[in-house]
Amino acid sequence: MSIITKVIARQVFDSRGNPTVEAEVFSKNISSSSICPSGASTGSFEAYEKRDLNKKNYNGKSVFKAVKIINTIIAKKLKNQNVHSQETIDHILLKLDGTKQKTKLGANSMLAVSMAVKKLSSKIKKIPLYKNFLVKNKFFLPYPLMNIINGGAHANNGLQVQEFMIRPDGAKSFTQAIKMSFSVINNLRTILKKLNLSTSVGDEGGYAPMISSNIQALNLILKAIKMSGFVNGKDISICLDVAANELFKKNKYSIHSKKYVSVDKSISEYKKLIKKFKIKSIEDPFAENDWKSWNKFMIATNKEIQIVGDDLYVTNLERLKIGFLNQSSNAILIKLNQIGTVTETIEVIKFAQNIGFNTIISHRSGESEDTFIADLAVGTNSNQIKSGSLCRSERVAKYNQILRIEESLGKKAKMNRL
Ligand code: 2PG
Ligand code: MG
Repeated sequence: MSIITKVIARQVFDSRGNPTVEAEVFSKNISSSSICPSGASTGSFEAYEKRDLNKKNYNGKSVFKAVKIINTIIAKKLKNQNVHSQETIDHILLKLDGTKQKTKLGANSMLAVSMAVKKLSSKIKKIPLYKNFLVKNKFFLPYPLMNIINGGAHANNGLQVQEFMIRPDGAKSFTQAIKMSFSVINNLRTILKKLNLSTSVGDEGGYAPMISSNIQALNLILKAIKMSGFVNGKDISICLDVAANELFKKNKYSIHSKKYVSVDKSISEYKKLIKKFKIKSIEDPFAENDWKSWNKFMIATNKEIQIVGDDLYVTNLERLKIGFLNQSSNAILIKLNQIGTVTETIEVIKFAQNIGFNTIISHRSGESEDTFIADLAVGTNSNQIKSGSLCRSERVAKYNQILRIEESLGKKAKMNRL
């Protein structure tokens, strides 16, 4: 048995330059650390992110209170715990917090510790992190969902849809998946340059050209796919994250243009896009409390596409169960910091897979050099990972980690199903 001898925390910075929490957990002279990410388009049911809210300090964004919680309350409770007992440790954290949305300790302090414990456990066992999740001996690699045009809350270009992504469905290996995505991204840059559109990037590394229509963005991507010699909808698929919470007012949505229209009209517009651009996956097509419209959309699309709940489920088992009963979607986005511990995250993944949902492990728009989610995706048999474009090191770091895993698996490395 290896016991935790010390837990410390510090304030570090995320990819937007905002303060965030890093925790470091020790067992004698061995330690592992982990950094909590942070979202911009957050669901209101997400676990609470503790910030100091003192306007004079980092515009209220500092996390010194969360750091102090780790250095005092959490450190004291976790001392002498078995580092391999992830569930016990997470339950200690949950009990210590005792609130529904983790407002006492803050999910940012809890998660940084929870992930660091998992990493330390694999370090001490001398096994790679991805082998320290579920007990299994076969590993599959996830398909990347690369966000190549940024809009919504992740850019300032006026695009309604937050993320325009590509998924290299035709790839037979992760290396090939990256190569195919590379080609489309490079051709997209050439196209943007030719049109005198900006090639600067948004929070998730995708281009953020000053265009304001979804159709225009989709046409640019279509052109880039063709220019790369791929068939849209076969080799490469276009996928969207609408983040519709941000486009919802009085039962109407402004998804397809700045004008707010009814759910029925929004669905018929979606159907046109799906058909024209062979869209294969849509995340958060409707708002987080609008269960009815999700189900309407599921029926209207007749299982032909992947419908992903992100703000809808916030990686929360109770909400996932509601979605299952209401037939709201057929996939779930998994974000550790929406729920706050590794154990709860795994529970949600297992449940989702048992009910036949696709599980997509996701980054946040505010990320760090931490590559935990890459190992989580492989280790939990999740069939997709969403980690931004092939640009900005905090995004690419996750893809690079999966390349390393692929290399270490050697001939046994296989892509997951879609
Ligand atoms: C999303 C995420 C990640 P954020 O909506 O899926 O892409 O964005 O972290 O801002 O919530
Ligand atoms: Mg989302």
